[in-house]
Amino acid sequence: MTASKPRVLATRHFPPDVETRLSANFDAKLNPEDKLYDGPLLAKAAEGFDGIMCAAGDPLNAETIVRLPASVRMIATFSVGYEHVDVAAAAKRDIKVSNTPDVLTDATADIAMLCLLGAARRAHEGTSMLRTHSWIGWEPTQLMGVHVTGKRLGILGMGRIGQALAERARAFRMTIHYSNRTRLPTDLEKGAIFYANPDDMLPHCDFLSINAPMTPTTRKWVNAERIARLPKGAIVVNTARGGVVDDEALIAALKSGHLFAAGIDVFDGEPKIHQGYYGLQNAFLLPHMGSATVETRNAMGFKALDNLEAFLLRGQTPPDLVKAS
Ligand code: 8YV
Repeated sequence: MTASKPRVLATRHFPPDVETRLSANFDAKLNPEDKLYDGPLLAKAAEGFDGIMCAAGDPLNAETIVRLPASVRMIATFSVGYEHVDVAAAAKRDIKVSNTPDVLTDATADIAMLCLLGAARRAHEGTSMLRTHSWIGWEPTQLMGVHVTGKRLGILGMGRIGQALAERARAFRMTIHYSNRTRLPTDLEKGAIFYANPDDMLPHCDFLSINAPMTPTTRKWVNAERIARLPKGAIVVNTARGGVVDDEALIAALKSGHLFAAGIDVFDGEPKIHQGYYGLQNAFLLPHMGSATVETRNAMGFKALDNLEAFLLRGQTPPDLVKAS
């Protein structure tokens, strides 16, 4: 008699190759219709499952984790960010939590550069002009944006993605300023200017890119006061988490002209984003696409599976174990 496979509940519809491996190695319950679980439904659906493969936005808060059945031993999130999983509550229940670092660094840094360029060069207004048939022809003063090459880029959060963005920005001869919990060693800093206090960096940012995770400290960090410290005409880019920005403050600064533009891929409360963004021509908006390439989403799924397999099939510590801070 062959031993039965551990059971894994997939909360979302993951890429086909990922689901194929998930189903081959586990007794998996997939979610082909990609129906969203709320907390109580998720706790109920997890009955009898050993592992949960989830994604950003899933409500794995303390309330849900307390209600999870005793069978659940591991939560593997298909994301690098894990603010949606209450890691401390999971630790109390001895539930392991893993994430998917590294594999989405390049794709997300690419989207940050796209947001930076799209905002600076008025890409939204340009594409809208064409698609609404309102382009009457080239004009010497048409859609003049902000020059990118040689400008100062301030990066809040110089982890893997922040560093990959800096690498790209250096190709545009941008000067890199950054703030991070700890200063990088010289070989990784590569001449970037460090600020122990991120507030001190703000007056030096022609562009400010948010690459820090969502934590109680970073929640609504980009507020009216800090936006006021940015030079007039600065551009804000956010590809990390929407909650790091105070939407009201950002929208007000985009309307007043204190900020020239913003490039945003992530929103507080997404997909129900602040209505104020829709009317802003100087907001270049994307629907949380940072990691959305076939290669990256597969790699994220395989990484989540590497972790589930290590723990549930081989009894090893998941390689990307997340610990409560
Ligand atoms: C993911 C992300 O696509 O990995 C992350 O933290 O923000 C995204 O790029 C998404 O969160 C999938 O769960």
